[in-house]
Amino acid sequence: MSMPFQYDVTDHQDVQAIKKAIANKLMYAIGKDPIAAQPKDWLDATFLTVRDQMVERWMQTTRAQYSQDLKRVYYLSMEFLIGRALSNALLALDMEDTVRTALDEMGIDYDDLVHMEPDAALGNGGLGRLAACFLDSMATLGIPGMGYGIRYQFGMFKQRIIEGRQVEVPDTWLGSVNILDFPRDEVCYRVRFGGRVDMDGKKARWVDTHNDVLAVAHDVIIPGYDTTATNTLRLWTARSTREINLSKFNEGDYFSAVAEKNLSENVSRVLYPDDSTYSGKELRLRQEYFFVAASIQDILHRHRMTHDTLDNLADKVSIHLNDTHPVLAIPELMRVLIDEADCEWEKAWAITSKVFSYTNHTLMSEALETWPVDMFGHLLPRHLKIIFDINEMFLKEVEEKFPGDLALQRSVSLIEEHGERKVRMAYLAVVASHKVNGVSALHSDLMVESIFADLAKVFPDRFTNVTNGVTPRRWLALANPSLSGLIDREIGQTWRVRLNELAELKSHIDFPKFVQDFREAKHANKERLAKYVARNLGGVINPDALFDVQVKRIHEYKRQLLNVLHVITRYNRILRDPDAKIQPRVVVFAGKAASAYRMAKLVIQLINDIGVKINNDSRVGDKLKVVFLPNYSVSLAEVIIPAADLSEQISTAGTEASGTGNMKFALNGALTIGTLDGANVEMREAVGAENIFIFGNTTEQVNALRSNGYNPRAIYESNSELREVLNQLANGFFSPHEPERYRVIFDTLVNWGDHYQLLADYESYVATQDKVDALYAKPDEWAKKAILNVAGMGHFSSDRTIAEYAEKIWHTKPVQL
Ligand code: 26Q
Repeated sequence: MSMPFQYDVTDHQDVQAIKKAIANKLMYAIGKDPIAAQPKDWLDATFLTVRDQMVERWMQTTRAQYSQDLKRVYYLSMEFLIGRALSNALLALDMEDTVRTALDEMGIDYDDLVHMEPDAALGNGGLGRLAACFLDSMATLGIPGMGYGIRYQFGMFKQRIIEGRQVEVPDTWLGSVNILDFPRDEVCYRVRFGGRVDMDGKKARWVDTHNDVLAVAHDVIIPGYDTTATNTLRLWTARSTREINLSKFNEGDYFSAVAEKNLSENVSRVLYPDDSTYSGKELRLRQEYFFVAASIQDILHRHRMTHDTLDNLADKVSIHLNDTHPVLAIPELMRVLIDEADCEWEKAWAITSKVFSYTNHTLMSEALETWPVDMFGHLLPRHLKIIFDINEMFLKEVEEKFPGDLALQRSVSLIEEHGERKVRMAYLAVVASHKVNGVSALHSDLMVESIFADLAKVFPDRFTNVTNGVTPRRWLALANPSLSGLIDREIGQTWRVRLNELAELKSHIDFPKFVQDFREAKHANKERLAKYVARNLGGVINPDALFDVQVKRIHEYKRQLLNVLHVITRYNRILRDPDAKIQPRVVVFAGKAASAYRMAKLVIQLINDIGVKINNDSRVGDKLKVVFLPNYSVSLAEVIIPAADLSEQISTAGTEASGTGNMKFALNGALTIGTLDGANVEMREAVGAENIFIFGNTTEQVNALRSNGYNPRAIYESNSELREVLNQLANGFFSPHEPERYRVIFDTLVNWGDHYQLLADYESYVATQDKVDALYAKPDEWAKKAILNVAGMGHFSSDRTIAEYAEKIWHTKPVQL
């Protein structure tokens, strides 16, 4: 295609040209004399220079997507945990060396600069990070995919640890503008709330809405790796509809006018924390509708630019729901089709149910979203009516398939009827989607056996599995230059886009030089982490010790407490026999607890309390150290994960949908100690059972215990090592100034049923940790198994995951460039 305008792009690998471009940005865009520029100014100037490089590819991609009229995928997610963008962009564009040299010649240290960038932390954990890995893979594969989400003013809170306790601090990331994003003031839609439904004959109209708000777009560029293909993440920010009225204020109205403006803009103010128990907060429902309503308008607007009908919408558009959080997109699309585009119900339903697909990320019933019918009806009366109509149609279908089965109808109804009536969002997602997937083989099986068992009777072909994956660009190439460089020398560089090539490393375990180099790469990463610990916590950790790492959200089902029970057991063993030879260990924890989750916060405090006790006990010395690293984040993960020897994936079997940290660790050469839960099951198949430490009860055994009567107290009484540990918690051994502090933990485990069955797995866990020690004593054997873990991770690239979604669910093809 010929361009009507002349434009000028700097050669991206010409050091002198890049220097000049950065200097120009500093002068003309930032307005700073290089002599006076602060580090932040240099970062911004570099950002702008790199952004220029992406814009051309971006426009080329956009043009090609339109001209090829490809089917588009819209990934709707309340969370995108992107982390830092600059180093990732430089990797994608193969500009790291050029920019490093350019900056160096101007007296600026590249690494210092890159590390100044704050994380975009618009997510809680796994689900949000998965969305970010998917964006990276969609762009890299050339899939015409676009993310839609919310541009929270405050993302995930920052975690401080004060006197051992978590303190939440607001994350003001927008204070330092992220220059990769383009504000699009002109891309702006009205989102309505409240009001009532006016029936005009058969036609429904949603009227008298109030507290309407505008959704304004911000576009984040998502570069693909080593490709022209470049996608967009569009994030919505709320703007008051009252902006204009404000200029007309009179004295008396001013304060209330400003207050109202602030109130309506609250909808994009802050990310809700996931404590995995569902609490129906109205502002959350507002957020969900806000971003979904804007996204649907935008999607339809884009479709209409090149099509004069909505009849072919399902051939050109796939909308994917990242969990139930964006499920309101379903009744919203129905509403627009019926009320605004004058579609018949049947046709609107035919289109809608072909457009949507849905991924489930949890089986725990307390975490499933349900909204009280009353609250829902006040905020979204028209949508509630549509959901009732969908339900009526659906229950008729059930009656036809299973005549007279009223119990089945009650069980699959979109409305939960006992107690306060509630809308079941996950059921709505299943009924309106053409495909529903879980995120690991085990999880997808359990999904149709448990929460969706009855729905699976009605829609047996709807359910499928797509196992999660992670992007090897960020999680190996960027995070672990030592190991990446070594792998490049062994098998070349193309593993970054064909991760299966890592399998070639299997045969290399017979080369002693390679095994040695591998060990040295790991050691270098451990030194890097030790430096981080020294600088940020002041403690000294020994890089020759075994680094045993559990980093993830703090939640009871993930069982950080089981890890703690083992740590205390080790401590007691050291004290009991100070002269025994024992493998030195550093046990590393990091993770945030939802601010209202008492037990999770208490676990953080316990980890810090045992750290104080153990780390300062001269009888222990180097044999055992416990470290809690504050403020776990994508950037911190990039430092911690490459340094791990042992990856803790110890959730109660049947509770962790997939896990993705487990994959990142193995990819970076850690061995896993884990239960047969989530993706651990498939990882065992991929790396070989002899190269992973599996322990504990299986899902079947967990369920059998739960239904046949589980007696944790009997375990407490029969295992003396365990009893000692639990008594120490009960009697204030680790909290002498507040002896009762951890009594509730003792009670939860011993007296109140131990819901996550820690005591049931304790013995097996500790015995397996002993095997870990034994293997670590043979460093070459350990290293070979670690290499086989790296070599086995090919399957767990998010490129493979996205290719499966594209083929099985979205039916979309890559753009040709
Ligand atoms: C819901 C309603 C109100 C407030 C918050 C929430 C909320 C927010 C975030 C509920 C859940 C989440 C996040 C869930 C999550 O991260 N799940 C993880 O998803 C990963 C990707 O599939 C899996 O690997 C993990 O196993 C799963 O726990």
